[in-house]
Amino acid sequence: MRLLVANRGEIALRIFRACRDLGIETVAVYSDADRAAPHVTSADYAVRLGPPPSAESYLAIPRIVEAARATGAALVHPGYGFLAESADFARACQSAGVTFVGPSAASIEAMGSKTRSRELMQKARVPVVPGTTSAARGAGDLQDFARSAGYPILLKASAGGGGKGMRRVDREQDLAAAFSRAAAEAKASFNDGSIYAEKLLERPRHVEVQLVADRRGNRVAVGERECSLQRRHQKVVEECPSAAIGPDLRDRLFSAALAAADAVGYDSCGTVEFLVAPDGSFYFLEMNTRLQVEHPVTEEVFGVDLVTEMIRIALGEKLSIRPDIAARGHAIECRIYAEDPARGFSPSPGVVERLHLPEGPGVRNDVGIEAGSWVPIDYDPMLGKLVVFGPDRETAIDRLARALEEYEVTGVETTLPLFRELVRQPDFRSGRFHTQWLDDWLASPRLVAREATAEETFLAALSLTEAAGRASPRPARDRSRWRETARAAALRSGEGRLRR
Ligand code: MV4
Repeated sequence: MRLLVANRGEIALRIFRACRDLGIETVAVYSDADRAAPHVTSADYAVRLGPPPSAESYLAIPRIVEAARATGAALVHPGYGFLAESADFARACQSAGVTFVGPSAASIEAMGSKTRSRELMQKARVPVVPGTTSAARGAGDLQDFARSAGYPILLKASAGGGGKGMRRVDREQDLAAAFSRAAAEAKASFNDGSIYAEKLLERPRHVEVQLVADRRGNRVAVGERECSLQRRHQKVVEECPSAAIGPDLRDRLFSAALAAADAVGYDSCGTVEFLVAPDGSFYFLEMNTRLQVEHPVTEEVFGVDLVTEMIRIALGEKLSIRPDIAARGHAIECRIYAEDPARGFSPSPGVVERLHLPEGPGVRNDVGIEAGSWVPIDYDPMLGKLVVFGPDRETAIDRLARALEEYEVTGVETTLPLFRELVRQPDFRSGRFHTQWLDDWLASPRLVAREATAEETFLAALSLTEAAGRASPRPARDRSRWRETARAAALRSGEGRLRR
């Protein structure tokens, strides 16, 4: 049997590993920008889709379906992003007689519209944020709701997600202007300017529930994930379990998530996202009908393989996860992006010169690159994920700090320095954060040690080796000790500077 992954990077490699565990041959697809990429060289078969632009490669449904036909792939897995939530793609696979590894096209469609999913959830008695359920024709349609709910309210795009077309409105006199801006942004982003409104929840947390459902009516909630640390609506750090959720709230979240899945007749792996208010009330945000980037933290805590589950479900098999599955320990994921934190997180394409991955107890690396890899500008700049696991959250954080010091990527800038700072923040270590926390912290003036220069790192190495009485600097693996020494020296010399 063969499975084609309609994706690239770390998630393609991740799905290939599940295939190998199941004895399924792998088919990669690639654009010219990825022709030497690890996901291409490691697959049993590889098919060129076209030039780098996504529209001519990873989003080109006819080319991907043709690749499946040409290689005799019986299954197609979309990964996340690209076509993972495209009902058209799911239908195109079905029409070509290829099994789409994911939910039905109908489920994908039902969850695609935010207003329609809210209506479905209200019928299923799943808590939704107080708001309007149909798209507003103009600001006037929202005035009555805003007056009854009270300001602030949040305008959202019916067809959207990820914060695009979202506008906070604090006063009635701002409503008309905010509405036209939100509608214009929604139209530009989703080709659908429909806008609805919700009561704004102040400083909520973003907590999501992992669901796994087979086609025989078995559905299991496999824990929750804390995803509040987001930069401009992009998740940056995820954890399992959430440090803010107690057993009672957890049970209520799981029941609501399972009710949401029942409401749409959901199968495969899906995630129900909730906003959890400081008072412990929670509200349905959206349902993602795909495997999530952050699925590894659930896998580490529950000892499951969510990708093999998806494939087995697609083959009509029964769930192998028991409803009473128990969590053990704590896992944290950092998304490593080829972006430059010192330059407003602008993308940093280029060739990866050196890649040294951390290892040791509780460390997992899901990366889509190797030394020599070309990081193109054409796609999402995520290089991979660092996932750490420990018996408790404190141990996981300590292991994360150790792994981040070991991690080396040169040739492109990355977000690693951000995580090395973040892991030392008291609010992070205490778990006291919410969806706005990271944006606020990044915008605050912070006294941080600039990353040590190569010269400072070398001088620190010399001082360490002389102190240790050794003639020559120790091998590169101690670079992290050099960097830590250099950072401490920079702070001592008062060279820590305010980063704006
Ligand atoms: C909200 C909210 C507060 N109140 N809705 C929707 C899209 C998703 N990416 C974020 N969403 C939110 N919806 C109500 N009624 C808070 C968020 C939210 C958020 C909002 C602004 C900035 C960052 C955020 C990160 C996560 C959640």
